[in-house]
Amino acid sequence: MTGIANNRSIAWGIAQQLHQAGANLGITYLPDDKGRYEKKVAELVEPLNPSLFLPCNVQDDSQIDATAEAIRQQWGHLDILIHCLAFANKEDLTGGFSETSRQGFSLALDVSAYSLIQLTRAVKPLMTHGGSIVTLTYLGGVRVIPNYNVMGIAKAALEMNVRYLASELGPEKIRVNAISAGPIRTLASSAVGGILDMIHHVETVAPLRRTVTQTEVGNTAAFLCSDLSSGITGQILYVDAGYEIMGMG
Ligand code: 0WE
Repeated sequence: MTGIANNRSIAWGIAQQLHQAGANLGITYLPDDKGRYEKKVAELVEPLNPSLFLPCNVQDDSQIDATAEAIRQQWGHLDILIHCLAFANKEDLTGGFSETSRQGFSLALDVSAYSLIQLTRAVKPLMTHGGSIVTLTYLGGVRVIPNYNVMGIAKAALEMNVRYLASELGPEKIRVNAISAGPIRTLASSAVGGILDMIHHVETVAPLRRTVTQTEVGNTAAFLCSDLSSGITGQILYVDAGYEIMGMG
């Protein structure tokens, strides 16, 4: 499980539902100088009794390899990889898309899209009985959402990664899918101006007239990681209260 930052994280919703479904969890966190995430995330996840708790900054190949090596030593194999990571510079999530810097583009695609390839490569040898890989995406990778900007390009790349990885790993019985979640108030989205207006828009337009919860995304992830979804791979599954089907907002 990657991507738990706090109790609002979609990854936290997924971790809870996988735990409830009986999964033995390994959790990674983003290490930083002050150890802020390490302490916070460790306290949060304690009730789920993770048997692995590891630092993993996905911009560092050696940390990805160390994570896979720790899994190999502790468990010998892996069934599930949950990828819930994205980052773009704040200045690239507002204003003119044509002003996106080369560095900002590279950073967003590295953290948000390339990391799925690199994590998959590292854990593939551990998925000896097949496996399920699930990542999180957003409609802004398919349609223009104001200010999503470079993250939209990163999500488009991520969604295509899902298809190429699913094609390559299918013969190994490893399935790769994405959940396209509607907007939810999290640490990442709250840092974005206008998220409350977007949520209000979804509440008036989406067929279910509401947004989705972390638990609903978590339940969908549990489905995609279980044999209930054994025939599904390479797909983008919308968990968005139906918003994606609408043509008039
Ligand atoms: O994928 C996301 C959030 C991704 C994200 C958010 C931040 C905020 C803080 C990536 N990098 C950063 N970097 C920061 O410094 N979402 C789907 C949530 C989201 O983000 C938006 C949205 C929505 C929805 C940005 C603009 C417009 C809508």
